[in-house]
Amino acid sequence: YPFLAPSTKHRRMPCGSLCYLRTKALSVRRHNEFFASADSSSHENVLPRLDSSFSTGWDFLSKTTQQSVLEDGNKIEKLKAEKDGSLAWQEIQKYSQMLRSGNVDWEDIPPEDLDIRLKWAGFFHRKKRAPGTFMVRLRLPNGVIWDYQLKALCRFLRRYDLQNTCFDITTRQNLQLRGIRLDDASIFLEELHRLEIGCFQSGMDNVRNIVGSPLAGIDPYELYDTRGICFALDEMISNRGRGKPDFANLPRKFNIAVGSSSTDTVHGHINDLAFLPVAKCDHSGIVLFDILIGGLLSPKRNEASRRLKLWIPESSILAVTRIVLEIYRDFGLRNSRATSRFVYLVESWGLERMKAEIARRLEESNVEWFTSLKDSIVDHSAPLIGSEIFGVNSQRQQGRFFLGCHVPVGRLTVEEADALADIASNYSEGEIRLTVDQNFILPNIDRTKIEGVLREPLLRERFSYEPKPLLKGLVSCTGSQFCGLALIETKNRAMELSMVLHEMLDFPDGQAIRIHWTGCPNSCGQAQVANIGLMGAPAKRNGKLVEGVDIYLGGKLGVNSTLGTLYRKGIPCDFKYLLPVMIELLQTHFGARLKSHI
Ligand code: SRM
Ligand code: SF4
Repeated sequence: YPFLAPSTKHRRMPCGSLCYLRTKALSVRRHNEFFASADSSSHENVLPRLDSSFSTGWDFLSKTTQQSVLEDGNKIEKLKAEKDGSLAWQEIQKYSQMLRSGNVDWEDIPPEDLDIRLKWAGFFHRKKRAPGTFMVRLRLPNGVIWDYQLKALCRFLRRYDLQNTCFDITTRQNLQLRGIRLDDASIFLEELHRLEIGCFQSGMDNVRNIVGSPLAGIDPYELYDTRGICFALDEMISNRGRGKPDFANLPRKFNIAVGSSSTDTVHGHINDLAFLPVAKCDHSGIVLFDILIGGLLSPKRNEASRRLKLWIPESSILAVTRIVLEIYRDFGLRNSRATSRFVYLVESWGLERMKAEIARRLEESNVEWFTSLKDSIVDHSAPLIGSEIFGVNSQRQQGRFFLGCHVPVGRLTVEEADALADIASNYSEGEIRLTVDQNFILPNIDRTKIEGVLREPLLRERFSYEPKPLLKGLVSCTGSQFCGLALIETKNRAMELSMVLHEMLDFPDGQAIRIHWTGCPNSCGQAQVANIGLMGAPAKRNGKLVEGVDIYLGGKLGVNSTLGTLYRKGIPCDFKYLLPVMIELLQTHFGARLKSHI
């Protein structure tokens, strides 16, 4: 495969079922097929691509769980019992056709399908903010997307008024597309299938996008290349995003991340299940992983995950994940939505019982695991990079470089995404890697092409490779522009506040200061992970309720990661009130200095 980058050429993935190399080879073949068929007006039906058994998520629940759900389950559990979400793709086809025939309007569709069930297929009705249109959440394991895929997505979105569409890079290194209508939805699904991009099981009670290191395979300090395992996990859990019922009826959402080194690019500590490499054997090259469980951010509570103190080689990651998901599916609490995340099961059993059960099942399936780390195994100590991935960086491959670029609060217009795909074609062999900080990396740039890529107007003017300190780590959730749960507008405000602060303050060491905005206590913008987190909350001004924020302080990444804690409550978003608080914080805790003219 002459098109393979040197970083992947000779790599054999230990995880077996779907290796990265095969995925890339397939993707390129698909690329050619796709362009060959792209202009044909007939969309032959490539759906369904589900498991041939056609069982549903409900069928995978034990009789005891089914019984207890029917007796004591919450509202969503009852809804799943009526018609399991793993069949939502059929609803998409059905409603799409009905709408195209002109016999029904989207408003006639039962709300439990329109607003809830379709989320199992990745279609989120924006009922409050853009009624009749959908946000579609993809599944991009390890955050990898290719030029031809992005271009084809742009081409699809061009059928709409471009003012109403855009792409958002998410805090799970994923993409969301906006403005899609249900009458086009089945055609869109077929396009996604042709492109080998998944979107099924990206919402509701499913495992979310599998997060891996955006520097996988190119990081000079890396212990482990996460791409193969992220694809293999996605394959096992969601049939590469095309739907797999085994884990489609969990008690609640479930987050998984796989790290590559102590360089914290995955935020493992806030995932329900994370695998972080801790050691590499000098002789065999085998990497051992720490298993972390029970991390979450939610309105009710925020917890960093706990170490299970049980170590596994890379070859056991799939088995451990399957075991943990089966335990969660079969024993997770299903009576209240607020207490059904995995951490509540871990606590109701206790960490020791959970560990013993996982170990028992591993033993039963003859899977390798260790109870202690041996002396002969070398500990790693990579520098902490986190959000410092910007600009031109050397890769582990001689003569190759990656370019880290900043996307203001993760949003791209269709034109920008299209132009980015062209840049990737010209400089990074077509590959784009998304980060959990809502930015991107262009990998594998040849030395001879560096000058050219740095001159690209899109990267000089819009997606800067030299962002200012407050932009380097700026993250924002969707907020009230599109999210019905939002208490405040976030993305525009986040940008505006950062620009104003840059006009007033100097940051002598130029280091990233990670500021995260999140529009409500669900904390999709991961406020507790940030140095400074701003969370939408009610505030009072002159006795009246206004948009405000609670401020979190002290989130740290890396091996000693810590969640930020509440620092101030109810500050009005009006800059008259918010600006002085931020200036004081940045001066006191982050070495900022007022500019001389202020
Ligand atoms: Fe989230 C619900 C957006 C990452 C915790 N999240 C939502 C919904 C679907 C609500 C809705 O229907 O409107 C938001 C869609 C808004 C929209 O139009 O975009 C939404 N969440 C997002 C994204 C797009 C924020 C972003 O701008 O990046 C992220 C999509 C990630 C992805 O690609 O899958 C996103 N959400 C997160 C994270 C961060 C993470 O995963 O690391 C969290 C906290 C971590 C966690 O889950 O432990 C998060 N989202 C929630 C919750 C609270 C969950 C809980 O257990 O209480 C909800 C509400 C719910 O599930 O009931 C929620
Ligand atoms: Fe919506 Fe709240 Fe999540 Fe922001 S944090 S995307 S406002 S649910």
